[in-house]
Amino acid sequence: MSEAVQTLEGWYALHDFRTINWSSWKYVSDEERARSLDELRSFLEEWKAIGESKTGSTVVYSIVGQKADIVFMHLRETLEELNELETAFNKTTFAQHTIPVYSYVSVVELSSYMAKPGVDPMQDPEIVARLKPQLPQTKHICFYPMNKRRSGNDNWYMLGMEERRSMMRSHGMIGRSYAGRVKQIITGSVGLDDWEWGVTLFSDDALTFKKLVYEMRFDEVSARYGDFGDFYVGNRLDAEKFENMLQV
Ligand code: 76R
Repeated sequence: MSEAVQTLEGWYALHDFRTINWSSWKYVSDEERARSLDELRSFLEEWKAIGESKTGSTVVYSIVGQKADIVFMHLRETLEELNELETAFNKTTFAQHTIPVYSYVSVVELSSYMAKPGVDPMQDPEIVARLKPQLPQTKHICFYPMNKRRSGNDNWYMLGMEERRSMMRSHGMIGRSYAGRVKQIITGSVGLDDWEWGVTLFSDDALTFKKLVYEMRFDEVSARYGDFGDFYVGNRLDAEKFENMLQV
């Protein structure tokens, strides 16, 4: 059996994708719509306060295309908190005008392929901060789930540690050449959701997603061992933009 790489886990993640039921949203009275918006506003404020108190992080983006209209990405200390917040949100009148279309449950993960030997990573404040990150407020988000292939001769999980490490080094080098332009949050989901990882990328330039993902396609670890799910791409919604979007 090959040696499993050690992983560090941080906050749990919920990516909650919804479409807006525009016909019901338009149909309700102005009073009900105003009440829904008040409720939504107070949720957004609560989520902001959680970020400020560093007990979690939430960002909201609109999604381009028909797969969804919006995504809430939440990071929290426990699965229970994620569950409570989705249930609380589902009870709002605004949520009655949304249709859940996709969700993804995972946990922020750092693997130790690049770790310095003999150093306790949890003593490194930079690593601890990466496990419990404040989500970036970039203009754009890109999310997709992925697996490492287990098929015939291309089975990631049958490779030895050194071979995997050297491929991950090459992966990391490509990634680092995008430093400052894109921020990745890798969340692990083996045993939690249908794919093995969620990849969430943040950038102020959506074209950077295309360039980075394309370049990585030629790198062995993605070219040979990467299997990918659906891609979701979107634009940041602050409270004001969200309300503008909901104007009818
Ligand atoms: O430098 C480091 O300390 C981290 C090196 C690193 C690891 C271990 C790293 C860097 N990644 C790691 C792990 Mn990544 N990453 C992806 C994708 O579309 C594709 O082809 C793949 C999707 C992108 C775009 C991306 C970007 N990475 C992982 C893992 C876990 C694998 C495992 O454990 O087997 C996955 C699934 C994955 C996928 N990667 C980077 C990036 C970028 C931009 C970087 C540099 C970021 C940085 O240095 O902060």
